[in-house]
Amino acid sequence: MFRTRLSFMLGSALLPGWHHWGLEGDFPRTPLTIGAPLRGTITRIIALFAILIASSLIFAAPATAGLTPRAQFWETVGFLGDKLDKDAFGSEPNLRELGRDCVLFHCPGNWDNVISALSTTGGGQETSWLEIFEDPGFGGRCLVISPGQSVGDLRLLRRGLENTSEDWNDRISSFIVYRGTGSRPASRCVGFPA
Ligand SMILES: [Ca+2]
Repeated sequence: MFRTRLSFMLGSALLPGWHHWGLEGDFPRTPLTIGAPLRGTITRIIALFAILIASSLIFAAPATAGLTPRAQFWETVGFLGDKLDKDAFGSEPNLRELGRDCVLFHCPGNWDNVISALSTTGGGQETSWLEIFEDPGFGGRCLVISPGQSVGDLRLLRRGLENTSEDWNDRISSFIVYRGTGSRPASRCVGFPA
């Protein structure tokens, strides 16, 4: 009795209308009572898929966070080698403390005085303003770079270092990334391109 009742309850839960087959005894003759439980099952399957699709859309939502402004840096001229992305607003006050070539928890290198190319185009995200400094702690000579700039060879960038034989290659020791929209951030640095 218990087993029958349990199976009846389970059947009712899974297939609404299922119990009508036995109670009314018209299962073979009335196509509508055959269709009812099937329709219920199909409805549940469709509802399940709808929930799964809705869930995937919710979990996929962070992909639209790609609109965050960011600056990008490369270790080698020509946008090659190790790459570093930094979203706005963000900063690195001491690149010596930022690990590079990391494997698990070990970083044999760091980002101090190794950056040879940079971009403020956002690389698929929004553009950014960028301040670069030759010393840690946002110290020393510096440059504020406009949004949308791509500098593939920092050996050619001497803005802010004129009257010396120096360039910005392997010189950056700290930087600040600002949102690309709006006006130039308040900065003591000279601008690039102007
Ligand atoms: Ca430096």
